[in-house]
Amino acid sequence: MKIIKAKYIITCNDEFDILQNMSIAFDEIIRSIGKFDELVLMYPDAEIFDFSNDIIAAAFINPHTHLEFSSNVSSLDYGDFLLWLKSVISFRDSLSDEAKNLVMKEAITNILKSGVSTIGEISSFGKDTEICANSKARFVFFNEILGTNDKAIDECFDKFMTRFNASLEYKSDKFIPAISVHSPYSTHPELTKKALNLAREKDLLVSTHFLESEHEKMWLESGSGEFKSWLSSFTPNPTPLYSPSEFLANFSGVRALFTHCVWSDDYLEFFDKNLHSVTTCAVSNRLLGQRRLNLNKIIEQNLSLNIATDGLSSNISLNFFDELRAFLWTHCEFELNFLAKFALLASTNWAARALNLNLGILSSGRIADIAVYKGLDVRDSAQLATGLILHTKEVKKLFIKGDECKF
Ligand code: MCF
Ligand code: FE
Repeated sequence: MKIIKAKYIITCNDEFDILQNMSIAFDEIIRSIGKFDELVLMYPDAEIFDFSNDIIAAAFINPHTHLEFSSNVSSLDYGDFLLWLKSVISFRDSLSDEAKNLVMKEAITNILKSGVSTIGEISSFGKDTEICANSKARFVFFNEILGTNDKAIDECFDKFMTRFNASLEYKSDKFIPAISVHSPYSTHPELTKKALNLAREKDLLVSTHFLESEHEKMWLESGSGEFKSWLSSFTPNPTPLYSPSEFLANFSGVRALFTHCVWSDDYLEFFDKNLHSVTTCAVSNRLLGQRRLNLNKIIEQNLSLNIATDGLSSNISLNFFDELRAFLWTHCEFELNFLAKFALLASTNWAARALNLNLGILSSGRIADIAVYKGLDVRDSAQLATGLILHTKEVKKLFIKGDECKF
């Protein structure tokens, strides 16, 4: 048993309660929250961690990364989604070859150091399987499926199954195999159906990229725009594989995360409020386009939001605090302290619910994923969320499932 003493405990519960000068007793699970002296009486042999000048909070969840692209610095073109996509298609293989284990390991360490315990990794090639499975972080490991060639459906699905089965070999409570259907412009409906049937059959989480650019929206809605001209260089008279709503209909009954949704205002009403959530990546959206998520619409539709860095393929940093700060700058029409609380809840409580994990809140019975941050001298605890996001770069300590994470 461990007891950790803190100046502030940001519980990340639905009410966003902040406790002052309290302690948490935990092993793999949070057993009790209360006054230090009372907890010591209950657990006299507990190891004590004295952070009585510091802040503790539920560790973050970064639900969307692409570690295999971690070697990118400036190989990819930014400014427009299609420009980026063309560059990714040219450099996808070489970037992933360069992302050696050491590079991915370093990327994971940087994510952990920024207070993240749980990572949703989109695995395009399966080169990241072992490194993620052996990492200290908890992984939801989304094996990616994509391909539009109707002559290669079976071959493509077989290759996906080989990667998926390889990930199953490592399955544990800290390595959760899952599925990523890449996007409606890149994944044949037959593949989507097969993958989502597998998800239903085996109760797997699913992630997808959805309406990230105006090009994608125009293409799916009317088969027009620059996507069409680009695809015409590969196939004569290309037509979209689905409309946006047809694509969404495939996800009924499946717990799924829809990443980006920058152009999805007209389709949010078709999301399942209980099973579907929106993942937003503010930096990635800025680098690949000129529009941000319509956060007002997400709130109006009562949809669950989570926040992710995306990969270094479309970000300059995997530090989660950098992403949180970008989120604050991006949605500047919201009052600052409201948005900071909103961001912390989205990155803990709501993300855990989206991934169906019993964590993301500091309360008894939850898995003990706890981040410790340097204290701040705020005069009013209503300023704490903002202060934490503004002034933090790294954790002082991180516990994942009760174990201290050594970097
Ligand atoms: O999220 C960003 C932007 N949107 C789509 N895909 C990716 C992102 N970062 C990396 N990707 C990968 C994706 O997983 O790029 C490839 C896929 O393997 C693009 S499709 C050839
Ligand atoms: Fe992505």
